Amino acid sequence: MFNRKLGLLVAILAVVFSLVGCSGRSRGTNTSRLDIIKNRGKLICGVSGQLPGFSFVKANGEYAGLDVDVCRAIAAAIFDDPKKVEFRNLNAKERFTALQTGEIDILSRNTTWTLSRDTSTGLEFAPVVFYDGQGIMVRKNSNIKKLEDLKDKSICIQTGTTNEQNIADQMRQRGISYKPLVFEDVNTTFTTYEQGRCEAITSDRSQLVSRRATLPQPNDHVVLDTVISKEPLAPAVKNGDSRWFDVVKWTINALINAEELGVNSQNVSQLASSDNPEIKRLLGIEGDLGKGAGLTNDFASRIIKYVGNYSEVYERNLGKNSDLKLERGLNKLWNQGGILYAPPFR
Ligand SMILES: N[C@@H](CCC(=O)N[C@@H](CS)C(=O)NCC(=O)O)C(=O)O
Repeated sequence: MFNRKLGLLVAILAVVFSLVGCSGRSRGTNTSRLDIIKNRGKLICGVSGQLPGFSFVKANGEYAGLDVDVCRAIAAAIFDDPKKVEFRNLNAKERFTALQTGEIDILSRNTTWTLSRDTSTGLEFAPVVFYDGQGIMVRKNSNIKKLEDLKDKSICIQTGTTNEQNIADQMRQRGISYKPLVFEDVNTTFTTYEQGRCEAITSDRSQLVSRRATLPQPNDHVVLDTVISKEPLAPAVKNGDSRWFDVVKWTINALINAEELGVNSQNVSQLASSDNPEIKRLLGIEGDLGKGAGLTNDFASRIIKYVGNYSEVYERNLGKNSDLKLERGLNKLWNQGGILYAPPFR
C-alpha cells in the first residue's frame, strides 16, 4: 500500500518536473519571451542611452546607435517594423537585474561578454556586435604616455564594469599604485575627469572616443595607444529560453551575412531575383529557414530593408558616416582582415 502511494507520488512529480523543467519556465506550454513580445506588439530593449555611436537620444528625440540598431533589426524581423521598440536607459550597475527580472527583453548596451556574466549572472550572450578593448584617456598636456606614468595618480572609473576589474589587475601586475575614483553614473565619471579631479579616465576605447567628442575641448584629450583588455561587446538575453535567444542570434548573423553576400538596404529588393543560392536562402526566397526560427522566411530581408547590413549599421553609427570615424579594425569581416564571422544560412 505504502509503496503504491510512493510510486504514485514519484510519477506525479516526474510529470510536473518534465513540464516545468529546471528553469521554472513551462516547457509544456512552450511559452517563450518571443511569444510575449509578439503579443505585446513591441520589443523592450535595455540600452545605455548616454553613449553616442552606441545608444543615445538625438536632438529630434529619436534613439540612435549600433546597440539601438540591433534592437531595431530584431523588431524589423518580428514585426516588419523597426519602430516597434521601447528603449529603457540603464546604468552599468542596474543592467543585469533588469534582464533577470524580465523588465527588458534584451540588453543591448555596450556589455562585455565574460564567463561569470554568461554563467553565474544567468545570461546568454548573442554574437559579438563590436570587438573593443579597454583604454585610458588623459589630458594632452599631462605628459602621461603609458600606464607607468599613472603612478600615484587618480583614475576615474565606472562601477559595475569590467573596466574596474581590468585596471586593478593591470596595475597590481605591474606594481603601480594609483587612486581609483569610482562612480555609478557615467556622466559623473566624465564630469569629474573633465573638472580635473582625476588625471585619467579608463573605459572601453570606443566609449572614450565617443565621450571625448562631447567634452568642451575634445582636442585637449588623448586616448592612449595602450589596450589593456579584450572587451567583446554583445547583446544578452536571460538564460533558459532558446527560442528567443535564437531570434537574437540569427538577427545579428543576418546583418553580418548580408554584408558578406553584398546585400544592402539599396539592393535588397532587386536581389530577390538573384540566382545565388546563398542570397536566396538569406532572403527567404528559397527554403523555410525563418519559419524554423519562429519568424517569417523573409525575416532577413526585413532587417536589411529597414536597418541595412552590418557595414551600413557600422558606418552610419561609428564609422565614416558618423562623427566618431572609428576604423573598423577587428570589426571587419573575416575575409577582409577582421574577425566578424557568422555561421551560414543553411
Ligand atoms: N563593456 C564594459 C563597460 C561598459 C560600461 O557600462 N561602461 C561605463 C563606463 S564609461 C558606462 O557607463 N558607459 C556609458 C554608458 O554605457 O552609459 C562592461 O560591460 O562592463
